[in-house]
Formats: sequence, C-alpha cells, structure tokens
Amino acid sequence: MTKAMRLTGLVLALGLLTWSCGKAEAKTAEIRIGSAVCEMCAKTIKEAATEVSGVQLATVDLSNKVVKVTYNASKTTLSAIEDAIVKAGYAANEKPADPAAFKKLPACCKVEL
Ligand SMILES: [Cu+2]
Repeated sequence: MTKAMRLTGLVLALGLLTWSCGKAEAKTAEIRIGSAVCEMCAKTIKEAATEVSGVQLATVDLSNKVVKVTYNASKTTLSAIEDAIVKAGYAANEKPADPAAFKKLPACCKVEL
C-alpha cells in the first residue's frame, strides 16, 4: 500500500465520519394520510409537511396513503409535522383532519372516512 493510498483512505474515513455526524439528527418516519385521494391532496400534504421548519424531505405515496418525512429531530418533532398536515385538512396518523381546513379543500379531495 502506498503512502498516497493510505492518505486517501484516511481522508475518506474522516469524510464519512463527518457525514454521519451531520446526519445524526436526521430522522425518517412515515405518517399515515388515510384521507388523501388524489394528486392535489398529495401536493397539499407535501407542501404542509415541508413548510415545517426542520423538515428536509416529504414524499407522498398515494397508493399506500403514507407520507415519508425526513426531518431534523433537534428542530422539529413528528407530532409537529402531523399537526401541520392536520391543519392542511388531512388526517395524520391518529389525528383527525381539522374540520375548518377540510371544508376548504377542493371537492375532489373531500372524502368522508
Ligand atoms: Cu385531492
């Protein structure tokens, strides 16, 4: 093993260490969004979730009716993200949708459970 190779290995190891430290606070969770039916719902929920400060990524999976969120656990909580979705008019896990927000949804999105 040459000196250059060993050095490269060391740099890579250090880089990986720094990277994993930076990701330490990042958590991923799935939130059930049972009342989501169409692309418009998906867009509304995605926007509501990503507007929460600390949320890095929100991916809506309409066929499984879940939204996968990646968030910084030192900045926000799963409960806060659920609340944002509730305020947008959708049920999130055990929390029912906010009735006033639900009323304002487009007709195609209003699905009584
Ligand atoms: Cu919809």
